[in-house]
Amino acid sequence: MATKNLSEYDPNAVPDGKEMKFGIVVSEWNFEVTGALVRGTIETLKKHGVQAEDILVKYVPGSFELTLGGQFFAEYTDVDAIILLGCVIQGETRHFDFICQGVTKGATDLNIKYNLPVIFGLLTTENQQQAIDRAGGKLGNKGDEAAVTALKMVALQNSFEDEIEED
Ligand code: DLZ
Repeated sequence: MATKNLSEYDPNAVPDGKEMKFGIVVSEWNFEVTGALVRGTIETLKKHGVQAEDILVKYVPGSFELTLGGQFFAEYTDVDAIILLGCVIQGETRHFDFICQGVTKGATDLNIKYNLPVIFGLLTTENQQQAIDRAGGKLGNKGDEAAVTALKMVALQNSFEDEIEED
């Protein structure tokens, strides 16, 4: 089965982010990978009109802490969406499963609790090479995908809010 290139998308289908504000939480664990994810995310947001001062970046020690980092953004800032970026690589223990489950549940809960787009930019791979391939390597950059998803979700939420205002 062909694997999707994470940086391929229709630029015409991406909303303008000029008036939007984003919070990005980055895990320091596997920073060779997550550093590339955040660079891709920021570059793509800017490419679609987001102002540099409207991109806030905070770091957490590991992917397990992404959920709370996201909650801090939701509680203490006025961002329109939160992007969680991390990389969990399968090891010899079940730690991988527990972290992946924790972040997946955590991100889902944040979306619902705050009625705010919280984007799941977590790479979950079997080895380091698979992660590098998806962090600016031959399969693109998951950060690009996360940025595009965030822009689309903010625009979607705005469209609902605009409709309510019109009533
Ligand atoms: C402990 C741990 C392990 C084994 N592996 C990863 C990983 O592959 N990716 C990642 O982001 N974090 C890992 N961590 C750290 C946990 O996410 C967390 O920071 C610690 O368990 C402390 O809560």
